[in-house]
Amino acid sequence: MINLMLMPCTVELNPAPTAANELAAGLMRDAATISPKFLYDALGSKLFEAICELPEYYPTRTEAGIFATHGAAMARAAGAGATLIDLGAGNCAKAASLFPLLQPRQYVAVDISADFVTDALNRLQQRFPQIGMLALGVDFSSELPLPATVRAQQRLFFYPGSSIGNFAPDDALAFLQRVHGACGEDGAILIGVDLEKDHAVLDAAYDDALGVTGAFNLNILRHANTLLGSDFDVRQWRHEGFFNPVLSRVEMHLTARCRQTVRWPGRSRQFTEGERIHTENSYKYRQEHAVDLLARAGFTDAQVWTDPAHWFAVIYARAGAAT
Ligand code: AVI
Repeated sequence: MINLMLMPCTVELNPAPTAANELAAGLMRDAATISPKFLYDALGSKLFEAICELPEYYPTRTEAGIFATHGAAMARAAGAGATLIDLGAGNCAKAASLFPLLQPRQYVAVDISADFVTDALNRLQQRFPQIGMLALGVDFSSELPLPATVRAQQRLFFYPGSSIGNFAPDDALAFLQRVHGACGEDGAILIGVDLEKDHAVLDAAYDDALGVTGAFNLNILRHANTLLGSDFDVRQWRHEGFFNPVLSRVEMHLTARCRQTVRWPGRSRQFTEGERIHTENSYKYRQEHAVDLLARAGFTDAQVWTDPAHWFAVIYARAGAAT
C-alpha cells in the first residue's frame, strides 16, 4: 500500500509538440541528421540500459568504480542536505546509489521521459521516505526551467554518464552556463566526463560484438516513424560507430544499404546507397579541457576523481566565487 504523503510529485514542463518539425528539418538537410535525443523512446531507453551492461561499454562501470572509491570524498565536498537535481535521471539508479553518502534533502529527477522517471521514483520514495522527491519531464538540453517546488538552497546538479559529451563543444558550454545560472550562490555540479583514450577501445565501445549499440541506433528510425509518420524500413539501414580523432569524438551514423525514398506526411527524401544519417556525437575530453570548460561556464574550485587508467573523470565544482 503506497502512502500518499510519500508519493513523489510529477511535473511535465515542456512536452515536445515540435518533435515532428525538428525531425523533418534534420532529414531535409544536405547531410541528414536526427538528434540523439530521439534515441530514447521506451525501447531505446531499455537498449541503452543493455549497452551499459556490455563488456565493451566501459563508461558506466568505470564511473561506478570512481563513485564507489571516491563517493565519500564527493559527499564531503558537497555537504549533506543538498537539493540533488539529477539531469537525465533515467532509472535514477546512479543518484540513488549515492543517497546514503550524499544525504540530500530533496531529490529532483529530470528526464525527457517523465513516465520512465516516475516509475523509478515511486519505488525509491518507499526506500528513502526522508527525502522529498520530484519528477520533472523536461527536455533540458535546450532550456532548464525549474518550478518553485525545487528548493533554491544548496542545489547540486548531478550530470553523470558523460552525457556532456553528446553536446558539441559550444553547446556544452551553453548548457553548463544554463546549469550555472540555475545553481544560485551556494550551488555546485557533480559531472561525469569521458576522457580520450586508445581509439580501438572507443571503436569497440560504440560498435559492440552483440550489435546492441546497432539496435539502439537503428531504433531511432522506428521512433522517427512514430513521431513523424515516416516509413523508414529499419532493415535497409546499417549502424556505424567509430572514433573521429580529428574532432575527438565518437560518431554514430546510419548508412543506407540501398537507394531508397523515405516518405512522411507532406514530404519525402531520396537516399542513395551509402548515404548517411548522422545520429550522435560523443566527445571525449582531456581532463584539463573538461576543467577549463567548467571554468568558462563559471564553475570554480574543481575537484577531479578518476579511475587508475584515467579513462573517465568525475568532477565536482562550485558555482560561487573562487575561495
Ligand atoms: C548517453 N551517452 C553518454 C552515451 C554515450 O556514450 O555517448 C550514449 C551512447 N551512444 C552509444 N552508446 C552509448
